[in-house]
Amino acid sequence: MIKKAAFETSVGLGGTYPESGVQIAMVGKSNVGKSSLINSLCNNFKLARISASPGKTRLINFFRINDSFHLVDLPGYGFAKAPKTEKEKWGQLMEDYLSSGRLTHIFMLIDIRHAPTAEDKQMFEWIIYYGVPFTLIATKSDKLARSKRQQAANTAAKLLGAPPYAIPYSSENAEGREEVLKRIGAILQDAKGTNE
Ligand SMILES: Nc1nc2c(ncn2[C@@H]2O[C@H](COP(=O)(O)OP(=O)(O)O)[C@@H](O)[C@H]2O)c(=O)[nH]1
Ligand SMILES: [Mg+2]
Repeated sequence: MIKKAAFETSVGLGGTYPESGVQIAMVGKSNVGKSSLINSLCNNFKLARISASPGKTRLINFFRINDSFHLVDLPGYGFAKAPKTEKEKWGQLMEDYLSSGRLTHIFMLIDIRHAPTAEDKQMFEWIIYYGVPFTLIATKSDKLARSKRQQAANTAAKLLGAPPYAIPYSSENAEGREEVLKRIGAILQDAKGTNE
């Protein structure tokens, strides 16, 4: 259970990541619902800034949870209008953090209503390449009829090239919240086992 959540720090290219503890990061395209997921999990709707205009977050934002682990809001991708230099900086920052060895687990977010984009597929290949354990979360499930949600989530996962399962999630009505909190519990338990 998440009892306490606080903003910790923002880190840009060349910055220093928090050193200790389990770090669980949200990745996905801009506007998919990364910040909303963090807020919804923490039951604090002012915690991570939610932006209606895509591509605003350029930094890695760390949140300290229960004084013990970190939720990490990674900058999104897929904003077509961004200049090339901006995209290169994003890539360098992502690559640096993915290869840092600090990352314990990735929650990769995909929109439950859409097939994954080429950039989503590339992101997923990176995750595999760096060997970071992951969980797929299909966001905005409230936008689909209940009877279609699990199937749509699984199809999106399959199209990504992953095992065909994703957790349907809604930051609007908290569908999927218990399942994601359980995942986090298991990740923390695993990390204990490996003496992290
Ligand atoms: N209906 C619905 N809207 C959502 C959900 N999650 C996020 N949004 C909306 O999608 C937009 C982008 O969300 P945000 O969390 O800022 O996405 P980010 O760019 O990935 O951090 C905002 O307008 C949110 O209110 C959801 O589960 N359901
Ligand atoms: Mg955001």
